[in-house]
Amino acid sequence: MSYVDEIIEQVITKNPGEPEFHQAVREVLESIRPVIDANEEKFRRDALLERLVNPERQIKFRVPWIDDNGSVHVNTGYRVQFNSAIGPYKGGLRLHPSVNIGIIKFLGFEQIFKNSLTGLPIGGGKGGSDFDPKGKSDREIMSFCQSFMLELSKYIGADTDVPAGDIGTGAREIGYMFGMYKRIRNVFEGVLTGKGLSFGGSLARTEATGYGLLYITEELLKDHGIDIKGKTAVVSGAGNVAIYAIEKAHQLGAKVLTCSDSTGWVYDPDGIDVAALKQIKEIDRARLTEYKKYRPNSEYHEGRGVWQIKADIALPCATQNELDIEDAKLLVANGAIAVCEGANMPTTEAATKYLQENGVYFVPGKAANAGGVATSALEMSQNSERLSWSFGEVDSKLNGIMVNLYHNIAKAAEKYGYKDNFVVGANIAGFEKVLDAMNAQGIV
Ligand code: NDP
Ligand code: 2IT
Repeated sequence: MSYVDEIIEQVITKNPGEPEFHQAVREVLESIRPVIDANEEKFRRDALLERLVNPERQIKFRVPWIDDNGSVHVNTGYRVQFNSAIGPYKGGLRLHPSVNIGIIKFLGFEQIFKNSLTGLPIGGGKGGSDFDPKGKSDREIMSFCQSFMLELSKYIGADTDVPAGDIGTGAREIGYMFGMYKRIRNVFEGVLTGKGLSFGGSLARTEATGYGLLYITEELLKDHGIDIKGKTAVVSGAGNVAIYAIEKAHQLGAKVLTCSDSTGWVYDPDGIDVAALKQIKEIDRARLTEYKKYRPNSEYHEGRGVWQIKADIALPCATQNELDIEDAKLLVANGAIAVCEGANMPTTEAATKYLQENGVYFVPGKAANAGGVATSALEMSQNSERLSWSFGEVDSKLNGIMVNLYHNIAKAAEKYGYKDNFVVGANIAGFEKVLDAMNAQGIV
């Protein structure tokens, strides 16, 4: 059996009940097969792949917190410090009831290659909790965040591990966590990114993932002689990534027809009203049922369904495995040109294969949504030099990073004979730098 197949089998056997982690590992290892096969004997002797798929450290802890009625609740907290070959662990904290160790490992594993692709010195990590922020008061959120940080603070630091936001973790949560870290450790340092602008946050970090997604989509289309201006797009999600993806798509002259949340979706033939969306989701923390009040011409539907709307571009920006084979068939039948992933692994393996086989340009999340973590790394740089850069400066750096990233993955794909296969390109280009750093640092 080949070394790659052996390790895929080992990951499945040794990590039972973690299908998302198996999926992420399978996709990466299948892609880097040409690189591994060419050096199989050396890599096997060095147990290179075993070291790649086993996190350097996994932390799991109890998070007790008190609700507004005085009752105590207990959640589970996680931080997976996956790979520090190229820099301190870096990656978000997900707060969602679906969180378990397998989800955090899949996200942490993806983060290794994503962070490498940014070209910046950041390793891969991820964390979170099965805490559900929905319907909680500010005081309850603070109680949870403080308890979570009381434990997490033992394992992180500006030069060790720098968490940030993800699903359910935004500016409010990062603020409460930062305050608690500072109180416990008595240091004011860039230990978290996505901070408020008054205490070390970076301009454009809020917008970065969505904006970056559109910068890479624009470059992909341009590289294939297509202008993004005048194109239609379907977006899923209505959170941080989705909102700023829609905003930038409109700035670039495309029209976004849909968005969704965990209970339903909106179709707005006139283009999603971003100001209304921000009011509903960022300020009121309400459901998308409210959208119709702002736009009487729009439709609201319960359940899922954005991929059935005909559009040129699809941007899944909600969660993992939200775009399946049936959705992929609808997109192809409707003539979609490109699918670029704003979320982490939102497209199933079968759907990805179907899209690629039917000529749809497909850019995986570890490349397409890398603008968020890249801008987090820019926030770390600003914190280190105790300076703040202007919005324009950060945004133009972000644009440069995404344009470069696109050409790097396109080149890597072509070099190995997989032109326009951006999954292979992203995995190989991301892996090569990590491989080089791991080899140079010996068996650690
Ligand atoms: P948010 O919490 O801001 O928004 C998530 C959105 O997706 C919400 O609209 C939410 O619905 C919806 N959603 C979440 N989980 C589910 C689910 N299980 N089923 C259906 N809908 C769901 O998160 P982000 O926008 O930050 O993250 C979205 C995706 O992008 C995630 O995959 C994340 O890992 C990824 N990502 C985020 C980055 C960042 O900088 N924030 C960077 C790179 C990737 P509702 O409104 O009802 O809660
Ligand atoms: O998935 C991701 O890249 C993020 N949630 C952002 C991580 C970060 O450290 O900014």
